[in-house]
Amino acid sequence: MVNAGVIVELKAALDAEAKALGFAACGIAAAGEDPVRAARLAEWLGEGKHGQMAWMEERFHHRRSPQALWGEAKSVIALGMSYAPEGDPLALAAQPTRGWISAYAKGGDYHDTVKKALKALARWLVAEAAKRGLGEIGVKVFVDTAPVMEKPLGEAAGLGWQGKHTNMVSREHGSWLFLGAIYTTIEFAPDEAGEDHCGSCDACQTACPTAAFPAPYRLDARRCISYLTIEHKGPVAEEFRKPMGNMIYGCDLCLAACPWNKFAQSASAHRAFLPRAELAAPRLADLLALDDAGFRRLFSGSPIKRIGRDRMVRNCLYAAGNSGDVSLLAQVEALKGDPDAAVADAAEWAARQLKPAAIPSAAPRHPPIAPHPG
Ligand code: B12
Ligand code: SF4
Ligand code: SF4
Repeated sequence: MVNAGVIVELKAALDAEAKALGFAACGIAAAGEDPVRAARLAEWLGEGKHGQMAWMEERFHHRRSPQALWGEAKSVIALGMSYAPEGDPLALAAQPTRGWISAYAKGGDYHDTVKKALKALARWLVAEAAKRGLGEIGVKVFVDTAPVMEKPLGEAAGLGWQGKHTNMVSREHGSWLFLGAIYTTIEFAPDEAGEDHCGSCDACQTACPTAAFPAPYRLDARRCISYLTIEHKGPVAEEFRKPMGNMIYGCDLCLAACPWNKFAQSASAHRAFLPRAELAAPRLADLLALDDAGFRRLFSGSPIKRIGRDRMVRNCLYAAGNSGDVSLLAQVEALKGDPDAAVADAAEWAARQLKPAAIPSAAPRHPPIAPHPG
């Protein structure tokens, strides 16, 4: 028989250890089925809102609940690591000749940093449980890529709530938390779930340039610039190319609009996520010149490396088309012959956008003033 007091003490120690390892938030959720959550995921997939992300659908049977993935799991330790940006996350919007990379991807790859800290915390938990007489416990760690619903689990564990843009918002850390989870066989008492504090606010919805969530709490990934720049293969539909502006990897518009960000302290951010100088405001001209090797060099250690050179150059061509900078035209023209069909298509489009500015029209802008008859 396990002494309940031991589990309570272990939980308090776990929280302190999580903070020591760089997590800004830690809470506990139950690992059992939540039928509403599973039904909403099924509905979202059924409506095809995941677009080309077939992997979301393929592992639905595991994604629907922690115990569906691992039958022995009793509790979920939900964790948040802050990447609260120091300056204005929207500053790059005013510099159309620069590529705008979203705040979460300007520094080191969160998959690596969060995973390392999760593993350290899980090792600590195994050792601590043994020390406290709980015997051999089981743990599994997850960040992002596993079939785990990190946002609803974060909400269930009291880290915050899923805002109308569907991301998890924290009262202390705003929109800027990476999430991760440890499934464990220890039966901790769950924390109280996060309460929705969106109220009548619709700032995130108003900020979205592609109406990617026409109804609050329901995102259509196929319209989301984050999806279009990171996940979508092939040419992006024409209707989204202008709204993409100079966003070349991810999108922060709905996150940055959230009033709860005023409480987020950049001092809470993990140092690994500080922006790398070369990714803070990269010149489109430099990015358009990237070949495979150059791409790998520039984005080594960054989450961006997984999209590959072709998708990055495709995105930069849309940005070039939106830049109004005719000095990019020669590079854009050269990319019309790129072996990647989506790059070549994006170059054609970008050249069409830039050309009216480049070639002075033969016709005068205003009709000539008629000579005075008298
Ligand atoms: C797929 C995915 C994406 C997709 C789809 C996003 C989405 N909203 O689902 C795309 C590529 C678009 C994407 C974009 C981004 N992502 Co992403 N993504 C994921 C991933 C891998 C799975 C998310 C998922 O399960 N989606 C499925 C949908 C159905 O789930 P859901 O949004 O929770 O849906 C709920 C609501 O719709 C709600 N609901 C449905 N109907 C209704 C009706 C009512 C009335 C109500 C109240 C609720 C409701 O219930 C559903 C179930 O809970 C997670 C990692 C993970 N394993 O969880 C990261 C993750 C969600 N992404 C993350 C980030 C940072 C981003 C971006 C901010 C990156 C960027 N700057 O570009 C953007 C944000 C865009 C946005 N507004 O969501 C973080 C979010 C952290 C946080 N604090 O929430 C995660 C958790 C990664 C991580 N480990 O940190 N992402
Ligand atoms: S990330 Fe950008 S495009 Fe996607 S929902 Fe938010 S504001 Fe809209
Ligand atoms: S911007 Fe407003 S509606 Fe959107 S998540 Fe934040 S509080 Fe909620």
